[in-house]
Amino acid sequence: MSGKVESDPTFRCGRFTFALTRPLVMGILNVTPDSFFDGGRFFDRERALAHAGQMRDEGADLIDIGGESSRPGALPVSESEELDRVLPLVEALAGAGCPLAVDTRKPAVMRAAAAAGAAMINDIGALSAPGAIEACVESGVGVCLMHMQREPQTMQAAPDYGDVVAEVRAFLEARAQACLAAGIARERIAIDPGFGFGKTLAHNLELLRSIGAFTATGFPVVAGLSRKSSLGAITGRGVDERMPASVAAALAAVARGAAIVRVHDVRETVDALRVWHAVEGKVEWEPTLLRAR
Ligand code: 7PJ
Repeated sequence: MSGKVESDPTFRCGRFTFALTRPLVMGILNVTPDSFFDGGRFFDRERALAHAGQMRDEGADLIDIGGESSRPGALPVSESEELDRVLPLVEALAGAGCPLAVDTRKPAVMRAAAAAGAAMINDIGALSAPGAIEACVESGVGVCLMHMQREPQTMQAAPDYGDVVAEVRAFLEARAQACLAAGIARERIAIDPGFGFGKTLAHNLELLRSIGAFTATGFPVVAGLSRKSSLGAITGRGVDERMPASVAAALAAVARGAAIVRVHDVRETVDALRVWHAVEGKVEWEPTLLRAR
């Protein structure tokens, strides 16, 4: 499709293969009543579909659909409720030309999402639920393994590490090994330090400065800082005013080697990354999809 060669690092998810010759932008679509930034905004299905189309047109490489809020203190959602929120969107968007990730911790949701055409499973629990890895093995989905200390209800109470970078990295490497052992190919695995998930501002900054320690594992690194409270702590801005801070954070992550940034503000992030990419003298921005079977 693009003339790029297979020896470039690639990320495989479902029927899509991305050349990692430039950063990928994953647009966030939360279909929850209570997510911290867009909760309630796209709970309505028509609005969710319109927002997905807009993010695709703005240059999103992936759209990450989430039906369970993981904001600090959020309550769990039932399997049937999560399926009701997420599956109709996957079904409606799977043929719309933009690979879909589904943000879930539940094996049943993973299976249903993959069957409906989702290309990637993004799990803030790093596929730790019984049966989660198995749910991802056969379908060919890409997986994002994220680190979290404790659970959403309790994670921000007192985050505590000896060496945050070493501990998060060891955890992610162990989870990646479990995936490899179960039959998920190396090219299908991405890792994510989980900014804000059981981390203080100081932890988040140390992880961000140390993205090189994560890229050194050989797995593509996903960074999700968009609109998070650490950016509010730095700037003094409320969640609705954190777009510039989020763009700066995405750029900082990419400049240190992140392969995928998970963002609310697709257009602004793509513009910033395109400028960075041009300054670096890298090959053209488009296209990054090597092939879709
Ligand atoms: C992340 C996520 C993140 C990955 C959320 C929010 C909070 N998945 N899901 N990484 N954050 N992989 O929407 O900002 O940082 S939920």
